[in-house]
Amino acid sequence: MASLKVLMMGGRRCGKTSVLSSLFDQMIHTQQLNNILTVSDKTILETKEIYGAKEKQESLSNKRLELQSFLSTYKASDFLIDKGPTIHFWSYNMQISLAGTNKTMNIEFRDSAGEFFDHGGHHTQETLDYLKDCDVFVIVVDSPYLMQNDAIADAANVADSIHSFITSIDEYSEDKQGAKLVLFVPMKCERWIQEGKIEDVKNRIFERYASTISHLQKRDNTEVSIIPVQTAGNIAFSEMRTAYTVTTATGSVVKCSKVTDKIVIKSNGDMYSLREGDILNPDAEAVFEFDDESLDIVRPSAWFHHTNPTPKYAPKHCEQVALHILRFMFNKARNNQSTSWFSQFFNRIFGRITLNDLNNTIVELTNSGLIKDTGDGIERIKVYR
Ligand SMILES: Nc1nc2c(ncn2[C@@H]2O[C@H](COP(=O)(O)OP(=O)(O)OP(=O)(O)O)[C@@H](O)[C@H]2O)c(=O)[nH]1
Ligand SMILES: [Mg+2]
Repeated sequence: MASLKVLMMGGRRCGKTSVLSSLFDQMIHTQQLNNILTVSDKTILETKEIYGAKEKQESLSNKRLELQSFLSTYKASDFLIDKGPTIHFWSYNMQISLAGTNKTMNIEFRDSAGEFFDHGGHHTQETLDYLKDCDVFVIVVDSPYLMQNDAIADAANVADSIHSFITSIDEYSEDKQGAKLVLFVPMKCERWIQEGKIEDVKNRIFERYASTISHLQKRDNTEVSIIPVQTAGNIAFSEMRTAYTVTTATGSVVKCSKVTDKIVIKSNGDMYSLREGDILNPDAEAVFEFDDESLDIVRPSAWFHHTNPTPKYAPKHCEQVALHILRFMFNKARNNQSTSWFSQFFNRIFGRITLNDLNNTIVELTNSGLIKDTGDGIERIKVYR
């Protein structure tokens, strides 16, 4: 069966794969949802040859364990999180069945590596090929960087590249002018939610993506929303600090930041007094690179803290991304019943699920308050009905 295709977009290390892992987790395990939908991860992990080396796709449960490992023991100090980059485009497949029936559909989430959106908007052919049969575009935004000055906010979140990409949809899409859904998903929002300042994050999205949003406002058949999410829960952003590495006499290299000239805080939060022979260097990896090297920007590192003495993995609102996609696809199908798009795609994507089934599902999700359009910074900027 074919699937509904969603492109995950965003800068390097901004959290695309983690958002997906928490999205799957919440769709699978949210009890209230289970009365209406049964969701499972049907991804077949692939191996691809990249630059002569075999790369294996990471499972989403592995990605979740990575994040959970930062929640297993309480730290009183700040710490750094940076692990496991994505190397390629990989697909993650979500199977959704209507509870109590064997009617199923699939959503394919295409997860890119942040590198694919580098180069100031000169997209690789490969990225454009992935775009052409997608109806949904999820722009994952790293909120701690979004809330820094404009240069850093845009560099971390490749805002220019995303803009040029979104404005190319009608050039490259197979369903030109067809209905599209664009979701802005600021993540790592714990701090702003807890401080009651999530509106600041939303306003900053309106500011830094003004041209992109304005383009989408003018496009027919388009839905645009902001859905701030918490992928970890209980880990909140503390502050940005200049990134250093310390190389000890034994040769180990650890990311850190300076507390005083003699003391650093290591990435795991431990304080460390510099010894004779230790070398403290600016972190060479901490740079936003541009094609023109003279434009490179030094990237501060984002430090986090536990918000709870017994921290636990508690993602929030990630499932909204999938639910908004489901509702959008229902509207698209209903509005296109007499078009070739419908005859080509509806049965292939939705299998034995009928428009009536989909309608009942969306009504049930809406009536039970499971699809959220307001609260915690969620806003439907432009509605497609
Ligand atoms: N503090 C914090 N860190 C997170 C959160 N979610 C993910 N991370 C960490 O942020 C880093 C980047 O996350 P990824 O999901 O790998 O980001 P990505 O956008 O897929 O990265 P690439 O695919 O390499 O471009 C990882 O070390 C994650 O563990 C979160 O909610 N809070
Ligand atoms: Mg990734």
